[in-house]
Order: sequence, then structure tokens, then C-alpha cells
Amino acid sequence: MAEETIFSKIIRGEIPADIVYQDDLVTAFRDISPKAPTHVLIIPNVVITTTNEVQPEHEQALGRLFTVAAKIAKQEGIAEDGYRLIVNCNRHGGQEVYHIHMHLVGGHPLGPMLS
Ligand code: IU
Repeated sequence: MAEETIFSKIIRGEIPADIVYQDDLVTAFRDISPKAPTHVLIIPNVVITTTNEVQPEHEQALGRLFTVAAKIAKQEGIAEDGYRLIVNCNRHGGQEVYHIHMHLVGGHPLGPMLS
């Protein structure tokens, strides 16, 4: 089984986090160090360390990341203006926590991603 990170403790409520959504498959909570007015992390409840480890059996949970992102974007009032969804992988991708997470970032213009 994949090694747990602090995100598993957040999922289980063992350490505090500002959880904005949780169901049987995914958990969403505000990033502790927000890079924009809205910065929420949406994660599968099962540990998947990086996108390299994704398997067909993860498709339901990973698909849920998108439906929950859309729901939270509407709740935050940023859906119409837009936002960015980011998943980092490994060192060159800038991944710091080895439990797949989707960043939902928005609330102001973000500019071009690659420059
Ligand atoms: P990254 O994609 O692995 O680089 O993003 C990790 C994010 O997790 C980063 O934005 C951190 O601020 C965030 N985070 C958090 O919200 N709470 C935590 O306890 C830890 C990291 I550790």
C-alpha cells in the first residue's frame, strides 16, 4: 500500500483543515498557503502518490475531482470568470506532497501559465 502523507490525516479529521467538501471518494480543503483568493486542494480519499501511479480503478475518484472542482468554483463565485486546475507530478512538476491533489486556483486573473 502507498505511504500516507499528512493529507490522509486531514481526510480522517486527525489534524485540522478548512474542509469545504467531503464524500466517500474525495476531500477538498483550503490550501494552507493560498496563492490566490480561492485556493482549494481536491484529493482522492485513497492514497495515489503521483499521476504515474494512476490505475483504471482510480477513474471514478479522479473523475470526481472535476465534478467537485466545478461545484466549489460555483460556490466560490469564480466559475464565470474562470480559474485554473493544476496537478503537479514529481520533482520537475513541483510536487511537494505525494498524495495526488488537484489545485483549484482563482479569484483574480492568473495570467499565462507558461512563460
Ligand atoms: P504541490 O502540488 O505538492 O506542490 O502542492 C502541495 C500544496 O499543499 C501546497 O500548495 C501547500 O501549501 C499545501 N499544503 C496544505 O495545504 N496543507 C498542508 O498541511 C501541507 C501542504 I504539508
